[in-house]
Amino acid sequence: MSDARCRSCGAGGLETFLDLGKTPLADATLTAAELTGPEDRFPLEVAFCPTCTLVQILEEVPAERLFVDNYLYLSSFSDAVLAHARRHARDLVDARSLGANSLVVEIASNDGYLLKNFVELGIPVLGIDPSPAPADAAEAAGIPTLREFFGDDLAARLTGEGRQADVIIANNVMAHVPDLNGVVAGMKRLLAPGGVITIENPCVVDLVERCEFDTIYHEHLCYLSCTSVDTLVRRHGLWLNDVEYFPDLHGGTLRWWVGHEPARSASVVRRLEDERLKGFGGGLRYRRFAGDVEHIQAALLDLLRSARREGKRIAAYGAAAKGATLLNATGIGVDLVEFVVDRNPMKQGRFMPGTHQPIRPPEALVDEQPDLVVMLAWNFRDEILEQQRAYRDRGGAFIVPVPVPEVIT
Ligand code: JHZ
Ligand code: ZN
Repeated sequence: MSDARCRSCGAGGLETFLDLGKTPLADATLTAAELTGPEDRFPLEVAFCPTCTLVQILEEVPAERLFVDNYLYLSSFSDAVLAHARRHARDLVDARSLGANSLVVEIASNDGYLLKNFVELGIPVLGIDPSPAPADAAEAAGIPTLREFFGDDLAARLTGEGRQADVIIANNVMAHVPDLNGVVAGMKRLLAPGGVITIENPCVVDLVERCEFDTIYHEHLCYLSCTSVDTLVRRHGLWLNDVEYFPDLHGGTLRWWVGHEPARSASVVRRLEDERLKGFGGGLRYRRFAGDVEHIQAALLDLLRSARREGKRIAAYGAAAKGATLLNATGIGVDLVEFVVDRNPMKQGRFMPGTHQPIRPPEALVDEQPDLVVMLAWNFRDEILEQQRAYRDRGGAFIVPVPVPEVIT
């Protein structure tokens, strides 16, 4: 039992069920010069709130440090993410009849990967993102971007200027927010009458069932379910009206549709019931998951160590945040995995936090032809397997670490 208070409902009595040790910040890749300097590590413990069911980590690293210094994540590096975003934008435009007098606001708009679809159609947008590198990319692409964290104060300022949003989109950001209630209060204030909010986030049910423990890192303060989102938005006079499921996106993503008025769909009712029946309303299911995590880590280490004993060379694909958790929490250093490749040029030439593998361009796989490649960005498994045909045709194999380590030739 922890003495922390729940980030959503404020209750005490949080039950810690998983301890991933002290890990560095998952997006804090290092320059060569920084390798010899000190590197901060922070505890990574995960807890369940028996009052509102929200799963959350206990440590809170200041948001400026996570998202302003060193945040190099760009959403546009996945074709799958781009296609998904484009479909969502097009569907919203049609369903809500958006036009030149509408306003679409995206919280954590990153490099403009989503809003550019509205801009193309002449629909006014406002991006909000405090991270300098992605915001620069968005501005360069013609997406107006406020470089700030979103909260009720910013919402009050915008509404004070007479701006309200017909659509508010919050993709992969709710998990990052320390003041969940402030953000939802801001959404309520900013949303025009009759407007709609869509929130996307990986779902904790998939995290547990597919054992995606590596998606736990300090940027992700909360791990959402339908139940915990329902409780959260209701507290602010909003209604969870619909839910969609994207099993292949970021390891299993839900999109929640929220509005000022109640109009609950059968899929919301079904999902809430399903989460209850599967035990996600109690701590036991999470404690069982913690046991699964230990098994995966041990199996992966076995696989890598025996390959190394046979003289095999091992690399990894994707300098993803989740890759940093996998390597650090499992204890996979340069003795096991030599280097990591990634398509993002801003990450290339840098080093993985904590474990210090150099990050190289994907072409390094064909140049070096390591025997095995750990798929750290397993959420893009099919995309990457296809893209790395040449490496695989020459005898290279991938190891997909979760839900159980699997070798793919
Ligand atoms: P990727 C992200 O986590 C970011 P991460 C964030 N923390 C979040 O909340 C979750 O998603 C949901 C590269 N890549 O997206 C790009 C290739 O090199 O799984 C990325 O560096 N080649 C906001 O960081 C990394 O892999 C490719 O073909 O765990 C993937 O990172 C593709 C498709 C990607 O996210
Ligand atoms: Zn709670």
